[in-house]
Amino acid sequence: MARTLKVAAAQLGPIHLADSRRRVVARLIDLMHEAASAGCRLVVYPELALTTFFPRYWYDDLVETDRFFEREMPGQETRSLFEEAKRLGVGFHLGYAELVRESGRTHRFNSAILVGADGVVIGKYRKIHLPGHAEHRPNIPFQHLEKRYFEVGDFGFPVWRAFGGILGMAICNDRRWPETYRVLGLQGVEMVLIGYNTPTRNIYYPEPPHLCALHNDLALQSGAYQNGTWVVGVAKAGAEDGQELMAGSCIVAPTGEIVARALTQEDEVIAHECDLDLGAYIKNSVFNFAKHRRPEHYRRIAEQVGARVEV
Ligand code: CDT
Repeated sequence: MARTLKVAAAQLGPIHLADSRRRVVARLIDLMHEAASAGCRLVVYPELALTTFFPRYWYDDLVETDRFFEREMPGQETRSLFEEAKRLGVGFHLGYAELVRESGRTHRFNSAILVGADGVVIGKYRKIHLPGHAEHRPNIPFQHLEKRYFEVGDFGFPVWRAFGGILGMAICNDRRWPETYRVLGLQGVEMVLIGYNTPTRNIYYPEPPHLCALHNDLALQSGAYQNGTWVVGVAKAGAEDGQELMAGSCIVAPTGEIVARALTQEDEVIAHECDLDLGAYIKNSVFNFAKHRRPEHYRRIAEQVGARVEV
């Protein structure tokens, strides 16, 4: 019998600093209704989907950022999303800033959860590849302070049996790293859920603007094909208090083809009925890992961080 999962990428338009959590959750619920009406069983929201992309702002004291973080999930302001998911019988993936107290210390992570159709959390992922810088740089148009506001995730890249398949999660900058997909691929992943907040302007190098979308597609499509997996990439898009984030949410098949694409920079649902067995022929042929991988020649990938020129 065919194993299919109809998934929705629920792109969000801008969230401004002044927008309340209550208003944002109402938008998420509206998108969930639209996805459920289209017959979707899983709704994928972006990275840091409850707030503006606050790493663009410098705060002297980390405590000033606490208002952007969730201490429990669901919490008071997000509970209605979980309840609505249960009522509608749809699961969801949600990115958010997570604050936890462990062994007397406060930890802050850029996290995502996978929630089942019963409204119960199935799994959590904490972002591993944190881009940007940690110090204040007054001479650039905006900051990218993920290295200041978050710790590196401590869960690795797990997968979960859920929604009839094998699912994994990654967050934004993780999607640019082939290691992300390959670690998931080595666990047989069939669908990777990825939310992102990507400024259209590269503050570190004056790149031509069209490369922003090209690099997004390249990363998602190659990750999908090289591991025979579906990839769902979901943007927070548009201008947040004047700072532009790229849109272009898409659903990529294990063949590397984009099968659905968002057309706006606003709240928008795109959907596709995904055949979870489609990647099997790729996993059994050109990317048959057991047959063709040569890990004895890949040691540098796990042991070395920066490039070393030794010739
Ligand atoms: N949120 C996030 O990870 N954004 C990065 C921007 C990279 S430039 C600092 C991304 O990879 O899209």
